[in-house]
Amino acid sequence: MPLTEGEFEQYQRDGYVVVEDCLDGETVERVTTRIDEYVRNEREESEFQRMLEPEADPAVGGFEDADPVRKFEGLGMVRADDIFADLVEDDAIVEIVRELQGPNLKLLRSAAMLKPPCVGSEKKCHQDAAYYPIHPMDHVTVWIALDQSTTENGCMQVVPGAHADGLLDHEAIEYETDITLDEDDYGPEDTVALPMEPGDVLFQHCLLPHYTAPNETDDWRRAFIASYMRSRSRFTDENPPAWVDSEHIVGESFPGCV
Ligand SMILES: O=C(O)CCC(=O)C(=O)O
Repeated sequence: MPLTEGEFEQYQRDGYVVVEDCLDGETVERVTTRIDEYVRNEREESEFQRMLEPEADPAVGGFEDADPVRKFEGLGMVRADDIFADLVEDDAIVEIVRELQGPNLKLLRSAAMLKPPCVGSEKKCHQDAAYYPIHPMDHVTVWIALDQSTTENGCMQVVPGAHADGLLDHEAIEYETDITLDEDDYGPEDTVALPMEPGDVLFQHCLLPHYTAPNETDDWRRAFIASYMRSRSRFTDENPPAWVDSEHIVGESFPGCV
């Protein structure tokens, strides 16, 4: 089994597990280099979108040859880019998700999540499931550290075990693609920071509340997210949101499913 018994149990109990050294240095380097090419505009993202840090002025603060990109995301992320496509099909990751989700998997999200030096902003506390009207509500978010992530540059922070609380109410911050839990739902005392090294991978239940702080350092904090669901998943909303991807990863596909 790709996870140890202890790791498997931790995922069930706490709603997450970090697998250290899950990806090798070459893979990390390939993905990081490719992200940098987009950030420095040496490569154009044809089928996905970029979002810049709202507070950042590209003309100030050392962004002469790079844009202060907060994220790259979109349905074309893995269709348009061979490096990202290989990453979401990486055996080490897919085998762990199969252990958690069963043999038939689809990808529902892929994104490069960046925190540029000094201006990288926080991502407020939320559950990923709130973005995706999908049954069963148990998809796995895989968060891949490409740089060392620390409490100073905005590593992942989670509320262990709170996936068992089910789906909580969220409110939109400025637009529907950025939502947050009520400030009172969980406090700092409920949260555990997960510093990670490049190549470490976090497997997170989609109901687990999580948060990342602003980047207060002079270096980038780069990560890649790939989320996987069972191929038998179904939309629970007649009008599913446009941002749900549905890319076959492994195993069988089923008619009428997402
Ligand atoms: O990488 C980050 O800073 C946070 C990403 C995240 O939580 C999300 O996109 O759901």
